Amino acid sequence: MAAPRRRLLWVVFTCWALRLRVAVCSERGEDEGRPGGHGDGGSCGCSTGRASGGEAAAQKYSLEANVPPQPNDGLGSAQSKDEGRQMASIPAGVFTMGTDEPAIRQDGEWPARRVHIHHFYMDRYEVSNAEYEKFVNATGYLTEAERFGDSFVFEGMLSEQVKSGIHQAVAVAPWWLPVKGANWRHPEGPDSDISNRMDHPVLHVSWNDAVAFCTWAGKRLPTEAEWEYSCRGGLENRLFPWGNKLHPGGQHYVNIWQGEFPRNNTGEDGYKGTAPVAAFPPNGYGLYNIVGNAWEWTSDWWDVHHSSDETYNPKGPPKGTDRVKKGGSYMCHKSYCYRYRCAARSQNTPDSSASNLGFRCAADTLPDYLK
Ligand SMILES: *[C@@H]1O[C@H](CO)[C@@H](O)[C@H](O)[C@H]1NC(C)=O
Ligand SMILES: *[C@@H]1O[C@H](CO)[C@@H](O)[C@H](O)[C@H]1NC(C)=O
Ligand SMILES: [Ca+2]
Ligand SMILES: [Ca+2]
Repeated sequence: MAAPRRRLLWVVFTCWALRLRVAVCSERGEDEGRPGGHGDGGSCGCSTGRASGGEAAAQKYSLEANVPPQPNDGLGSAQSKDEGRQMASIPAGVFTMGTDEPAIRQDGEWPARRVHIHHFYMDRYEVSNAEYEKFVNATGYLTEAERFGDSFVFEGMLSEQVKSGIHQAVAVAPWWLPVKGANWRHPEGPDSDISNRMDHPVLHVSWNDAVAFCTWAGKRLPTEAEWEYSCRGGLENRLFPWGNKLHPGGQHYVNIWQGEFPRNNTGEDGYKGTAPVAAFPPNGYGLYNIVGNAWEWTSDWWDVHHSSDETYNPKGPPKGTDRVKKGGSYMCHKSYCYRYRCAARSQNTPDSSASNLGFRCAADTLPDYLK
């Protein structure tokens, strides 16, 4: 198979390049949580090229073709909070998108620009394993990782047995490994399962897999502008959804990495891997884990050049090769992936999947079954 090898080489190269950067970053000793602080690094390993898959999936798994999900059916404790409301009403408004003090300049976090956003609805939670299973049960949908037969997993999460079966990538790829049989049901490979984390975010979902789910649920992916506006929760020019300090009052507000990346994951915030989608305090709009935990796909194509002109409901460039993802993940550490900020962004091809990639959906109007 030629395709997996190409993907692997890409990852090896990227990880190697990023490792050099990590060495530079960790010497800087930046202080935490100040606007305009400098970080660096990459997300590494998710941008993998794959033969283009199913834009047709959106049609096939559309609401018209399937029975929509029932409110709160089988979703457990996560959705029973907030009076059973799955989606938050996000008020129309204008906000400052991006920043003039980019922490990761090459990501196109800048310039700061005024952006008007219409009223819309945003999922309060990352889509959970239970919700994704409901979709799969109802439609028979197969994710791209399942169809391609592998996905990328962070090395520190793998059992010795799975690791010993991987002979590629050892020389230079430090932490992302292509694992046969890794997919949303088996996040760390065939000997892992999700039975004790049905309320955690679904992982290993490609952009196409996310679009298929949202379409089935009568929703859509948020644009990057909608995502960032709702991430800021009504605050202006703050780094994080709750303010500028990473640990206000010594409290953890986000599931990221504590300890030295990638060697020592201390799990001080309570989670070495993902957390339940309702863990940690919500932001001002009632959104949980909008940063950290799982990366979240948006509908926009990736581009790093932005006009500083005021815009209304921007939808990103008309075409590109990668899609924008936002918010960082449980693997993010400031020395390497300072992307758990609202202005931060990263990219992946639409058919990429990995053990830290998930999503949530948005909608212009509440689907009937949620009213
Ligand atoms: C999906 O179907 C399986 C097998 O019928 C069932 O055990 C499981 O509870 C279903 N999942 C959800 C979330 O409804
Ligand atoms: C990991 O980091 C913690 C906190 O800095 C330290 O106490 C611990 O000894 C480290 N563990 C390893 C295996 O390096
Ligand atoms: Ca953590
Ligand atoms: Ca998230």
